[in-house]
Amino acid sequence: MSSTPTTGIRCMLMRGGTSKGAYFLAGDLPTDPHERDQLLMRVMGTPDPRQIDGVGGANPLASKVAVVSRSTDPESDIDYLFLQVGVEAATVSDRQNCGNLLAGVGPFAVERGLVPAGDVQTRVRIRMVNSDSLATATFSTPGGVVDYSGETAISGVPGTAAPVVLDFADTEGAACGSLLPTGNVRDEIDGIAVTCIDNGMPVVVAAAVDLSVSGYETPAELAADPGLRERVQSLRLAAGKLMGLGDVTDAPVPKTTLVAPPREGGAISTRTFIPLHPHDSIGVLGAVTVATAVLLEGAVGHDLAQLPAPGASLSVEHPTGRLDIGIDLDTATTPPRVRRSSLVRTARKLFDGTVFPRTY
Ligand code: NQM
Repeated sequence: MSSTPTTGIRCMLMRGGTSKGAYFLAGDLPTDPHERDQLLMRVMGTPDPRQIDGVGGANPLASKVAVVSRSTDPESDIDYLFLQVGVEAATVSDRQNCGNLLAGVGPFAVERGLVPAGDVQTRVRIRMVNSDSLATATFSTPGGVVDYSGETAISGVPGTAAPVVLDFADTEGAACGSLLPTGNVRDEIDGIAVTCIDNGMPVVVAAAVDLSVSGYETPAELAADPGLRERVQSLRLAAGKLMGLGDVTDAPVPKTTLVAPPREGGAISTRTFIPLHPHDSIGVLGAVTVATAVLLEGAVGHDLAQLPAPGASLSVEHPTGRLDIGIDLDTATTPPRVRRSSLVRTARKLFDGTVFPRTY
């Protein structure tokens, strides 16, 4: 498709994990990326802090888009391009993945007939176009129809739903090219020890106490601290350069995660900024990346953590609960290599129909 339709565009709204977004077939959107992005901002109601004239949810976690198509890569069934649409800022970025929206991609692909459904469950191999890495989603399709209902609860979402099991391979260096893009397990920025790491999401990990907070504040308390926002921005701007991401002033990555000893029976407590907005929980690949950092000897967070027994999943505490990550590390190399990681999310179809972008 090459021009902006005035008759509306086919769109499905889904909750994926702790995020919410608009899912489109690539063929229903303009092929030119600039034209596509302009259209998506008009769909979501960007730029506007309330996104009142669009379907965006006035929060970065609900201003997201998944663009899905059949894959031409023989190793995957589906291509998934994630786009983070700004809320107040007129931006659309493909510089990060979203493991939360990913949870809805397999079900969406079945709903749109891109992949055949199994009689009991369906396994979809998904190429995450943003980083050219692979994820596999397994979910319930009794009788060949996606079943969203179930007994699985995830922190940050009320109620229960059907599980979507996500397995990741080759997420190391997804955006930066290597797991430890500065070449070090630990660096110092503004006199603060940090670990700059990318196992699917570029993240700067720092100890909360080094930024003069406890690391147990609520997101609202963190948001109300303007000095903290400046300190986080200063850290990530410097880290962006060290990580080879260039000037990240307007980029959604790197994220910053402040870590503290666990208090809820998990391995580590976290407070994450996306990139300056305090996250209500923690992103999926953000959590995979922080969990990886915590396992690395010498990394910030390693000494603060209560590490699980080898082979057991690592529970990342966040403001609204915990996210359990399975990580298979090959410790024979330095630094260790991540063989695979996995976790469970849920997703739900919220609305299927036609979205009408604003015309101005
Ligand atoms: O890290 C938030 C989210 C995300 C992204 C963000 C995500 C991930 O909570 O894979 O899921 O980091 O901007 O949806």
